[in-house]
Amino acid sequence: MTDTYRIFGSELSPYSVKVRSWFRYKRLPHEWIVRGPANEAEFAKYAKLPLIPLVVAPDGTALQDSTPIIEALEARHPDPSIHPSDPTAAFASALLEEYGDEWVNKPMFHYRWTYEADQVSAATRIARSRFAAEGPALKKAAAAVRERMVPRLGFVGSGPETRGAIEASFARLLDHLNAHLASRPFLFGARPAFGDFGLFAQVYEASTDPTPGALIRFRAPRVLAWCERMLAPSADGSFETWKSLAPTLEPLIADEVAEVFLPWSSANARAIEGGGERFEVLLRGEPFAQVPQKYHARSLAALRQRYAAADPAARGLAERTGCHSWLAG
Ligand SMILES: N[C@@H](CCC(=O)N[C@@H](CS)C(=O)NCC(=O)O)C(=O)O
Repeated sequence: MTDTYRIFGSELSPYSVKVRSWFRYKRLPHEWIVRGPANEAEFAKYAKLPLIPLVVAPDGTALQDSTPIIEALEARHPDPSIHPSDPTAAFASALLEEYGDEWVNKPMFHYRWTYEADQVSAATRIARSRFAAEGPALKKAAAAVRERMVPRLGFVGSGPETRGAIEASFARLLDHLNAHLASRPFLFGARPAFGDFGLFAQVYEASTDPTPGALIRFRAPRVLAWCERMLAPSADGSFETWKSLAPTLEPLIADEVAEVFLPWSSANARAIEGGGERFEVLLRGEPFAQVPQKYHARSLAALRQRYAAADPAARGLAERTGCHSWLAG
């Protein structure tokens, strides 16, 4: 038996890139396998869900879903830790990890599949990596990918009526991050934390697409540098304490997590409970309507459990930023 983990993923999948960065940070032997027809039988043998990333451990056990993957493997390989020892910072890191996975995926997906240049760029890259096609075969495969992905915009709530809310949220995120990263290489100091992995992966994917890529380069160059650093991160010192992080991280949590992500996620969970087919919520005064999604409701429940079990210091942060009422359920 080798000691090498195998990651079935794709360069265009934020959750795959997130898990790969974690492996690189831990310096754990791993093989990156681009999912495609050549390895479909093997993928199907291990995967319970038709989703990437899929991690196959050296002992043959299979793991899916990037947050539980990282949590399970972090327990097995705790050094260097991705969890700040300051309890407030540790909770903020978990909150930003969720915000990245569950909300920032929306602007990423929205930009990628809304505008023509982005659709063509992403569909071509997916087709080339997945089917190793070139020339007319590449064009045909890319057209099929585009046709399959564009109708999925509705699942993330992207459409002409929500474009304003989604793009404004992404711009606010970039501005906050760009200010915060002026005085540190990673979100929580001189080494990457759980929150960096979740958040960077979505922003990194956006940076590879023409429209949001130009926006990031123009508006938030430090965010681009952070994304590049996060592709293969290494520690360059310690985590900071919450005192030095708070001035630029609390405004991000207040504006984006408390006023956008948590109200949306709570409305989604209520709609799932009530069995509605569509829900509408006002996010910073902008209407946002979507088909409810079960997965997000489950992950909000997990976040609320994490909050209930968190160090009391986390409560102060949640109260100051306006997250408390949403997290206390
Ligand atoms: N919550 C999952 C989400 C995984 C996911 O949505 N993966 C996408 C790619 S980013 C996927 O495999 N989609 C199926 C497809 O594109 O065929 C995680 O964190 O791993």
